[in-house]
Amino acid sequence: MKQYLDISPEVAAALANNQPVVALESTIISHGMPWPQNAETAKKVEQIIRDNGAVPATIAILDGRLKAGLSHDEIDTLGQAGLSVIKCSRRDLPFVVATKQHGATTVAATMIVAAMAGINVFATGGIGGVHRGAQTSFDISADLQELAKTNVAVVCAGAKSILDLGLTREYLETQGVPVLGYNTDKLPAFYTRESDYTVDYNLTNATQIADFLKAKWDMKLAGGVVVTNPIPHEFAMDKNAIDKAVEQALAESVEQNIGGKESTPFLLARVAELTGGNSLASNIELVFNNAKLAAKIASDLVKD
Ligand code: PSU
Ligand code: MN
Repeated sequence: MKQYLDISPEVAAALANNQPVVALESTIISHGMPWPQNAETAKKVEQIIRDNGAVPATIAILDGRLKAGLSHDEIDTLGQAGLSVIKCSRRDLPFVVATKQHGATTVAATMIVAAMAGINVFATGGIGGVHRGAQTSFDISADLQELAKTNVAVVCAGAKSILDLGLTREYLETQGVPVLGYNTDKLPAFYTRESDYTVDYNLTNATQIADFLKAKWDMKLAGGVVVTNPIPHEFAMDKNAIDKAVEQALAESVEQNIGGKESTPFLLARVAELTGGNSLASNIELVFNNAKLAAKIASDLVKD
C-alpha cells in the first residue's frame, strides 16, 4: 500500500514526532473554486493550520503518486489545471495511479490517503451527501460510505443545500457516522449557519471533540466523524438567495441531464455563478474557519 504513497518530509517528520497534522483535500482546489482564488485559498488554509500549531498535508495525486503534503508549485499546478484534473473518489484511485495521471481527491479519496499516511483529522468546506431526488437518481456521494469505514474526522461547514440534508442525516445515522456540532444544535448548511435538521451532539470545545474521537477509535468503532462548524456570522449568506440559486441550478442540471461525478461540480459552479462573488468569499472564509478548528482538534488528539 505504502509503495504508492509519498509523504512530504515535513509531514513525515510531524507524524514520526507525534505532532498534529491536518489533511486537506484537492477537489475543492480543482473543482470547487475558480483559479486563482483556489490556489491562493489552499495556501492560506495551510498557513492557518500552521498558525494554529499543526502541520498541513494537502492530499492529491500527481503523476500517479498519492501525495500527502504538497509544495506551493504543486498546489498551483492543480489550481491552474482546474476541471481538467481527474476528480478522484474511491473508485477512481486505481485508474489514476495505474495510468500515472494527476488527480484531485474528494472527501472520500482524501480520507483514504490520509488514513494510509496515518493522519486522522481533515478540514474542508463541505461534504458530499444524498442528492435531492436520490430516490430515483440513486445519486449518493461515496463520501458517506467512506465516512462509514475510514477513521478520519472531517471538519466541515455541514453540506450545501444542493443536497437533501434530511436524507443525508438518515444515511449517516444508518451507517453509524456521528454528526457533531461545534457550538451548535442545528446542522449547518454551508453558506448558512442553520438548517431544519439537528446534529447528534453539540460539543463546545476542541478538547471535547478530541475526547469523542479517542473514545470512538479506542473502542475500535471504525469509521469517520462529521464535525460541523457553522460559517462565521459575518460571512453567512441570505437563506432565500441561496435557496433560489440552488433551485435554479437543480432545474438546469435536470434539463441538461447532468449526472454521475459531474453532478456536484456542476451544481457548485452554478450556485456560485448565480449568487455572485459573495458566495466565493463566504466559501473561502468557512474553509479558513474549519482549518482553525481542525488544527485545534488535531493538537488535542496528539496529547496522550
Ligand atoms: N461540496 C462543496 N464543495 C466541494 C465538494 C462538495 O461544497 O468542493 C467536493 C468535495 O470534494 C466532495 C465532492 O468530496 O465534491 C463530492 O462529490 P460527489 O458528490 O461526486 O461524491
Ligand atoms: Mn454523485
